[in-house]
Order: sequence, then C-alpha cells, then structure tokens
Amino acid sequence: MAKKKRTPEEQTIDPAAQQMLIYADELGISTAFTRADNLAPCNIGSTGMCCKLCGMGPCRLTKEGQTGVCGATIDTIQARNLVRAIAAGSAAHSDHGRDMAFTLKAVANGETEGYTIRDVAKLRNVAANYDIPIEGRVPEEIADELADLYISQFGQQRGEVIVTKRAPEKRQKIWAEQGVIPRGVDREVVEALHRTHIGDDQDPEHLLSHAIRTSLADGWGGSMIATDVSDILFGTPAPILGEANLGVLKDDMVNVVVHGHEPTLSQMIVAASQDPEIIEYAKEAGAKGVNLSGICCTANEILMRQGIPAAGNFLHQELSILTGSVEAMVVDVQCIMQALVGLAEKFHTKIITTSPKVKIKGATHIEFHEERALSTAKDILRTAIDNYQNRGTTKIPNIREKLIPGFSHEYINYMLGGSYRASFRPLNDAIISGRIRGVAAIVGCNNPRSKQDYLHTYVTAELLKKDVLVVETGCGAIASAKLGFLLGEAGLEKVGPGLQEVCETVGIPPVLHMGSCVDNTRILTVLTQMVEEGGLGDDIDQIPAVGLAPEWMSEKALAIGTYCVASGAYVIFGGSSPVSGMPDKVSDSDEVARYLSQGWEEIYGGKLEFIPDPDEMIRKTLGHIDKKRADLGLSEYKPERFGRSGDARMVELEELPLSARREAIYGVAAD
Ligand code: SF4
Ligand code: MSK
Repeated sequence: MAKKKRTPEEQTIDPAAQQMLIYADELGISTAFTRADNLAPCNIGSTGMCCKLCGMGPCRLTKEGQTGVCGATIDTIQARNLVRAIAAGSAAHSDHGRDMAFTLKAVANGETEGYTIRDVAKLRNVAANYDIPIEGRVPEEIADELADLYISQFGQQRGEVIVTKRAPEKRQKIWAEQGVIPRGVDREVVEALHRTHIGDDQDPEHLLSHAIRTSLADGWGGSMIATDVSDILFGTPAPILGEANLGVLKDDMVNVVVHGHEPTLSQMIVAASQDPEIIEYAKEAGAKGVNLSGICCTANEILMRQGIPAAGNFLHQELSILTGSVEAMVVDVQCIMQALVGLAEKFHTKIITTSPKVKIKGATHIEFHEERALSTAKDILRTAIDNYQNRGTTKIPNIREKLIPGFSHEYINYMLGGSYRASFRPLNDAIISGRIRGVAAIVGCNNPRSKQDYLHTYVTAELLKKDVLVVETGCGAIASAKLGFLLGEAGLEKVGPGLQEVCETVGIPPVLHMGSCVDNTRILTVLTQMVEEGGLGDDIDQIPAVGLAPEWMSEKALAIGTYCVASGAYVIFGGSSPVSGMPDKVSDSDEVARYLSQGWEEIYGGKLEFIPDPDEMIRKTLGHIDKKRADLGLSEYKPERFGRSGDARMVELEELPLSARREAIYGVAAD
C-alpha cells in the first residue's frame, strides 16, 4: 500500500518551511520532505540487519537465529554496522579538525591571505594545557608549536591522544583500565575499518569497545582540536544578536548562503562581503549590497562569532533555493544534499563547491586554499553578484526570529562569576540548591522522516518547564532559535520557577547556543569544569545531566553520542534505532541494544538508548537527573520553593508594608 503523503503541517512545524513546501508542491518540485514520503526506508537495513561487507552478500537477515553466508549473526552485523558509522562520523569531524590545525600552522608561518590569530588569550590557555612555553614568545611561535602538536595527534601510532588529558582524572582512569584511550585519531578510524572487514572481529562487545575508542578520538581529539583552533583563529564566541529563518534573505540584495561545516572559508566570505569594493560591485549590479546568511553548522560558526543570520537548519537548504532569491549557495563539507544542483537548475542559483574533497556534478567548483583565501572569497562573491541579473520571481517568507547565540564555555564561566572571579560555582550551586534541576544538551540534526523541529522544540520546551537548563548545538540550536527560545529573557514565563530565577539573575536565555557539531566538545569542557569546581561528584557520570539527539540522521551524530556515553553521559536518540533488530524481538534477546545501554553503563556510567516517543524521552531524562541528584545526596527537586526571588520577588516585596518587607528579607521584623 502506498504511503500517505504528509501535509506541510505534518512535515514541519516551521511556518516558513510550510509556506515553501506548499510553493514547491505548486511548482511540482520535490524536496527531501516529499522524497522521504515516497521512499520508504528498508526495514532490514534501518535496523542494522543488512550486511554488505563482502561479495558473498549482501546478507539481509530477517529471522531470529538466521546468519549471513559467512555465519555472521544479527548481533555481530549490527555491531559492525554501528562501528563503521561511528568511524565515518569520527573521520568527518576529525578531518575537519586536521584541516583547522594545518590552517593554524600556515597562519603561524605567514603563508595565508587574510587570516590572523584573533584570540591570543585562548591560544595561550590551550598551549598551557600541553606545557608549551608561552612566556616571552610571540603568538605565532606558540601557534606554530601548538599546530605541530595537534597535527601529530592524527597520525600518531603509539601512546595516547594528548587532548584526552583534559578529561577528569577519574574518567581517564576508566578509559585506561578499559584500554580505550585512543592512540592516534587516524589509527582508530583505520582499525575500525579493519576490524569490521569480513572475517575479522566478530564479538559484538569487543567490536563495540572499539566504537568507544574511535569516538573518543573524535570528541577528545579531532573535534576538540577543531573547536580550539577555530576560536584561536576567529575568536572565542560571546553573546551577540542574530536572526534565524528564511526571512533573513533579502529581496533587494545579492543573497549568498554559506552551507556546510568548516569556518575557514565562511569567515573569509564574511570579511569579503564587507569590503567596499565588493559592496560597490553589488551596487553596480543593481543590488543594495551583499546579504550573507548560513545553513547548518557553517551558519552556526558565523552566527556564534559575527551574528551573521542563519537562513535555517539542515532541511532549509533546499527551501532557501526555492525562494528564488539566492544568487549563490557556497558549500564546503558535510550535510550537503546532492539534490541542490538539480533544484538550483530550476532557479538561477549557482551551487559553488569549494573543498578539494567535495565536488558535485553540475556544480561550479571554485577551489579554496588558505594562501589566497581573501581573493577566492571575493571571486566567489563576484560570481554571485554577476548572477543577480538572472534572478526571476522571488518568494521569501516574511518569517524570522531574533536570537542570542555565542555561549562558549569560556563565556559561560565568565558570565557566572564575572571577570574577577570567573567560575562555575554559581551553576553548581544552583544545581545543588535545586533551582536548576539538571542540565540537558539537546543537539543534532533534522531528519525529514520526523516532523521538522517538532521533537527538538517539544522536548526542549517540556524540560525548561521542569527547571532543566538546556544547552544546544548544531541544527537543534537553530530549531530552538526559530521558535524564539534563544531570546534573552523573553519567554521566561514558559520556564520553571527556579531556572527562571537563575536566568533573570545572570541575564541569560534558558537555552544556551554553544555552537556547531564539533563544538559539542564545549559541552564536554563545561561538564569537566563542573566536576573540577566541586560539589557534584568527581566524574562526569555523577552530574545530573542528559544528552539528547531527538531528530538525528548523520553518522557524526552517532560518533558524538558515543563519545558522550564514554565520557559518562546518558544519551537518548529519537527517531529510528540502527540496532533495533527484529521488530518482534523482546528486549532481553536484543544483545546489541542492551549492551549499549546496560553494558556501557556498567563500565562508563553512561548509556545510549534509542527512544522514538518524545514523552518517554522526557520521562527518562527527568528520571535520570533525579536519580543522579539522589545519588549525590542533593535535595529533592521541589519547584515550589523557587520563583519568588530575584526581580519577581522584588516586585512582590514592594507591595508589602515596610515592616513586613523587612521580615520577609531578614527573617525578623527589625526596629
Ligand atoms: Fe554476508 Fe558475511 Fe559477507 Fe556480511 S561478511 S555480506 S554477513 S557473507
Ligand atoms: S549540520 S550533522 S544536520 S546537526 Fe552539523 Fe546539522 Fe546534523 Fe549536519
């Protein structure tokens, strides 16, 4: 039976996206939303039971007890598929990190055009972590040594990836006992591919322990390197005003949308778009100037640092072209749909690929290299401006939302304690007192198989009501931005009373946007610093915190989820499970799914579960947070104790007679 076609309201909760989906339908144009409706997922592959590792297969297992031609069981096949996905996700993040380290090296040696070291303080802090001498040296010398150290971590064959030393000591001990400290980033990815080749590692638990090691090479390796170097070169983010959604596109300007992940080119395009020569060139073409915006994590990189607006998250890439207003979509790596080129041909948009690693047939390729970064960025913008005259009818939804992104871990530390005593103490104290019940990191992609942004924002809204502080990255953060959750103190009435007090006192939104996918490492750093601050146990697994990826779709998400588990977090994925196995299987016989949960929890204190129902996600999140609170001996969560201090309390007190006011404040009626 043909699958029922969903209405735009069933495909997305975003009104701008709904408008564009209706428009696409009128034009007879397909999008990822309609293709997802028309292409039912294979229920053997999606549950991890299809093996195509050798020419004797593919072996599609459909019955309990069935094996592949070589004798591989469902559990082995599921574990192997998961390990491969985690290796691919780790490779993507880490290769990004490697490129950043090479850029740092080139900047330190004066071999680039247009880049400088923007954040010398962060350079010195990061270098000091590794005992690189900093006193009496110019930034370039320090950067050169740090770049060499970071570059060496990828090809290192023996020893331990040095970045793992930044984890809590107890955590490092667990990893050492389990033999999962990564030796070198590339080595773990290569070994993952070797071990999953036909006729190699066949014990699911043994395979999955290498999934942990590979993911650690990402989270406490390649991704953390990417974040460090991006901050050093482009500045550590701090709060800034931004906007999100398709309404950021402009009718009277040349619209250039940057999409992908690496900040190296997009940062240079930001600089080039403000160049008077480029603005003049755009005016000569009849436009008011160049309007830059972003999609996916490239959007997050320039939104966090410069407040450049985000046109949307993953599922907005096609929708932005459908507006007919985009002169060029400039892409680098990851999350770029091949459908863009065919779609762009129906409009006037130029798809410009820029990475030596990514070409798409039919796209314009303008390869980007650091030594002529600014010149290439200007070439790209001139190509976009030249295309302005080809623009036809436009249909830009007048929908956008303001937001405040820019919550790096450095800024969170500073905002809580101020410049004289920057500290995580107030956050820990707020959790200890129960004002903040716990912390949830809600991250990851959009997936057209679920209603766009719904799971993200529903889970976020419900957890905020229960006094859970939410930090976000990636496409999840843009989903919240579009809904107005990242807006300073606005919307605080929808937040639990204790959390509301904290947000009012510190002056922060209840949802903190912490950056792109690689910046999930900022969350690891926050958790580590909370441990070091004291009062919440001596390791990450004791903190009342949960990680969620409600609409995940990419292999990178699986890598992130796994390194968070290895770091001690409870991680919940929504949507479908790649290890769910037989539909009628009872959970007791589901070895891999059980091992990712109970098995990993016994070893690492963290666990990975796939839970499609959002209410169940929320129930399990709160249950875990409350259990961790109880294990730490913290007071039971009682929201009625809060919500009557801070600004709200002052208003209330002003209405009381003086003596009653004094009694309320000092506990005695006073003289
Ligand atoms: Fe089939 Fe085994 Fe080959 Fe996989 S490795 S395709 S299960 S024969
Ligand atoms: S871009 S990996 S869809 S978060 Fe980082 Fe978004 Fe997921 Fe890509």
